[in-house]
Amino acid sequence: MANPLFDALFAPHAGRDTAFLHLPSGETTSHAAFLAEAAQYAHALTALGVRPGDRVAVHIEKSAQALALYAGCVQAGAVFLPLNTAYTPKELDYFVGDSGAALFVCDPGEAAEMSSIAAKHGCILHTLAGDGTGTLADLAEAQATEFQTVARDAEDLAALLYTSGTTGRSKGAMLTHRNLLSNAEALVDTWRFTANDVLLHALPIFHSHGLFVATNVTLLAGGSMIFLPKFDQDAVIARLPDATSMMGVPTFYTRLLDDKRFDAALTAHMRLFISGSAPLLSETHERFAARTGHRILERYGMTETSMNTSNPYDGERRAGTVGFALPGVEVKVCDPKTGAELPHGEIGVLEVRGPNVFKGYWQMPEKTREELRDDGFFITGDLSLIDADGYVHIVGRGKDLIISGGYNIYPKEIELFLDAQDGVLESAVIGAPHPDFGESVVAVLVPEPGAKLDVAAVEAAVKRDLASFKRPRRVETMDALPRNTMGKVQKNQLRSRFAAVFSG
Ligand code: MLC
Ligand code: AMP
Repeated sequence: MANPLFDALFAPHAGRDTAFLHLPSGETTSHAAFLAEAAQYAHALTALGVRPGDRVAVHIEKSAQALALYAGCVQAGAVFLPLNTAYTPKELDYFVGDSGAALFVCDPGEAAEMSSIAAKHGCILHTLAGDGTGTLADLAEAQATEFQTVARDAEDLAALLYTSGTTGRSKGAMLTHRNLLSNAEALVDTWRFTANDVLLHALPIFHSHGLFVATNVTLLAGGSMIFLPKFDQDAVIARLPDATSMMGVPTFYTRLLDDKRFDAALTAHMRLFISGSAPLLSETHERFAARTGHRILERYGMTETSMNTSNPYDGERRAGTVGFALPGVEVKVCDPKTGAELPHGEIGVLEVRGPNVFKGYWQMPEKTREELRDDGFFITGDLSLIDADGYVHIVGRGKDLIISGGYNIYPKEIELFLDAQDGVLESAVIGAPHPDFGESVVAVLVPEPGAKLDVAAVEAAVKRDLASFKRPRRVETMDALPRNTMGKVQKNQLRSRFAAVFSG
């Protein structure tokens, strides 16, 4: 019986004694050992009553076991639902409830707090820590190391990834076996990954970049990963000599460039540096090339589509562009009002179609219809143009989105939260250039007439209820927000006014 993702990514590794994960402890997990552990997790899930198609929500630290749980979910036919470790209980309550998860796996340290969320939504709670211990690990350890893979169709869901939206309510992007497998195949091919690759993996594994791009590509190619818990400058520099390739968000590369130890000698043996999730400034691209002799390969993607375009492996990696459509993927630039395709050189909204494009938003048919056309094109909301040589440029965003260190933040979500605080009449949230994160969050608060606004109390509420990366790093107050004659808040005015708050 077939299970497209498991058969291609995981099953071929059974019995392979080759290295898969190089861990910070100095230990190495072989492909065979990883497969055996995945099977144990698949058994554990089944023993807990998780059925094919059920969602398994995880709010856990990055570890080899967390990855084995992902593999176990795929093998057992469940839908993997990873959640940002920065999410607060209030945020998690929404994700667990909305997804109708059958099982919620959290860190042992937060189990007490999470038990009420699990109870409220009628799901089972288990734990898994960053060191690989926990109640789920105990259960898995007692299981057999082989598991009869559950059959799945290419159109069945393999993962549900939440992405916030312009309305402030997060939407679950439904990703099928076909979506994830086709993208891994296109990327292995485009980026020439092989079993000899050792990928330096310092990304989180709760997002598309670290989980599907980095991990699935390495699994499909049969290579290994230096699996770091997070981006730690010293650890990355220490481990680079053992790697052949690295993937990161632009902040990784600007931080490395700020470090004198990062030079041509340290990177001489490297095959490939890849960047994505946020725009890589041309200046960073050129500084990187001047320092190391490597031209970063920039690509472009989204949670809903995985990767869409990439600069070429051979040929010019053009700074400030995201290259060409991947094999099997179509891209076109369209008029935002009419949807008509625009000629090369004109700016419009990028639309993409291909086997990588998701199935829709979880239980949100209307939202799905707004963004996914009947003919299969997905409206990305990214403003772009295609130049005379066919390179795609992302020139801005039609959507009101801030990208901070590779994490997406939708202002609406923060504005709705701020507006509900005592003493706040209304608010506007914008992004301002930030030297480390690319962009960071600025909140402008308008106090209620006659009220004394307690900004510190508002900040404390934000800290309690919103993930730390969404926290406004600057809070300003104004008597009124600038509006146009239609009454719409003029965010451009706010953006220019606060453009230098983090840099000047
Ligand atoms: C951490 N913090 C952030 C932040 N990351 N704040 C804003 N933006 C971020 N990205 C907060 C911390 O919680 C902490 O808050 C404070 O900043 C200091 O943390 P730090 O030590 O400087 O952060 P660090 O741990 O070094 O993390 C920075 C980072 C990390 C850039 C290494 O954010 C990261 O790994 N980003 C990768 C994101 C990613 O994988 N995106 C892919 C999405 S998929 P406090 O309050 O405690 O001080 C996608 C599709 C695609 O977009 O195309 O790939
Ligand atoms: P996410 O919803 O987290 O998947 O983020 C996807 C968004 O990140 C895209 O819609 C783009 O706005 C942005 N993005 C990803 N890669 C790039 C890139 N290379 N250049 C510019 N923006 C990017």
